[in-house]
Amino acid sequence: MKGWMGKIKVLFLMGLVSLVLSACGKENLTALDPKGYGAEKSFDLIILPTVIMSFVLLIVMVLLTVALIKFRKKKGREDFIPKQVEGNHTLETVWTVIPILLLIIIAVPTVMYEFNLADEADAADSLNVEVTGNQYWWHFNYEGLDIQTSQDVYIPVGEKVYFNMLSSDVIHSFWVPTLAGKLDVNPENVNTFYIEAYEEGVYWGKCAEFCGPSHSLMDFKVVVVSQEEFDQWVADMQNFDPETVELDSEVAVEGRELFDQYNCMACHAIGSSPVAVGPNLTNFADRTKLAGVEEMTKDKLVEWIVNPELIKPGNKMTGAYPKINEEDAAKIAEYLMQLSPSEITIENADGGLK
Ligand code: HEC
Ligand SMILES: [Cu+2]
Repeated sequence: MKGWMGKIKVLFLMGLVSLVLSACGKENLTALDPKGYGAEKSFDLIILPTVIMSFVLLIVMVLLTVALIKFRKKKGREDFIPKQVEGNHTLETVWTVIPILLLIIIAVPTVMYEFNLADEADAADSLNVEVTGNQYWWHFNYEGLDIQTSQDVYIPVGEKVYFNMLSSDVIHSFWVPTLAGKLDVNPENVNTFYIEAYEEGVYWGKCAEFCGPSHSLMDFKVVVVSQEEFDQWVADMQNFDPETVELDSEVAVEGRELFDQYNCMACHAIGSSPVAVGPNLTNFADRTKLAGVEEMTKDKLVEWIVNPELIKPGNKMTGAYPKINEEDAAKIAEYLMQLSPSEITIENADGGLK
């Protein structure tokens, strides 16, 4: 009795835990509530075989149950041997043809969508974003617009946006579950797909290919805004001039000088320079996450600048600049927190942080 109670308790606890955990998954990081063309088609391709297979399971289970009940050994007929049907042509044909038909029903839409999603026919007339996967951050270059950004990529709602992906090091995989399927990001050949988002909002992206110790921290966001907001954002980013940023405090001005002195410039561009050894920091203060994953506060930023290894093990910034104390790091942080060229931010966009 006691053993049973224990098992029931464990089951109950497990149920409770899974209920609680399922509720705290990040919003817009699910493939089961699609908000874009690619994700919608992928979802359809999950549902179709699930329905077919459930139907098959149901029929097999019913037949099995009938057979179990009807043909069990009965009293007084222990010696009875039922009619033997091995090699029955009709049966063999039926259970060969039915799976073939089912597989065809699944294969046709799968192959159709496969080609459809890889279609690049209107790439030339669409917005193209060159994506570079790096251990452990993402870089985005808006082709022809002279805009470089990292971590967050802004796109207009309802438009096909082509992502042309290449890796600067190992293989990564670009995945925004709520908007599109995933695509490998290789060091040698450009892989392309498009995202067509149906709704404004902020969509979480993940690297879906194990790429090193901080692989699970290689997050990014797709910020989907209205066309007007996007145009505004583009104009703001283009008009941004790092030389003329108005800094509101003496500390920030000092921070800007220190940013130079500590050689941060060698890897981080501010403005449209294509230098991208590290993330482009033009709109750094507009991001909601530091380095893609950490809370965006001044304290965390200071912690990052002093020792990024604590936040992202194995990252490529650690040890690549002169040792810096907290005091100087705080001044640089003050400066970086003022890099906000656009009013169109995740918080301010119509879709809000969803
Ligand atoms: C060797 C090149 C290099 C140097 C020098 C360098 N960084 Fe970095 N930095 C990186 C890389 C690479 C990342 C991305 C790390 C990651 O997320 O894996 C990064 C990330 C950052 C981030 C987070 C960016 C974001 O988009 O959230 C900040 C802030 C930053 N660095 C500030 C600095 C400062 C300040 C200095 C100078 C004291 C500096 N970096 C020097 C390469 C460098
Ligand atoms: Cu990766």
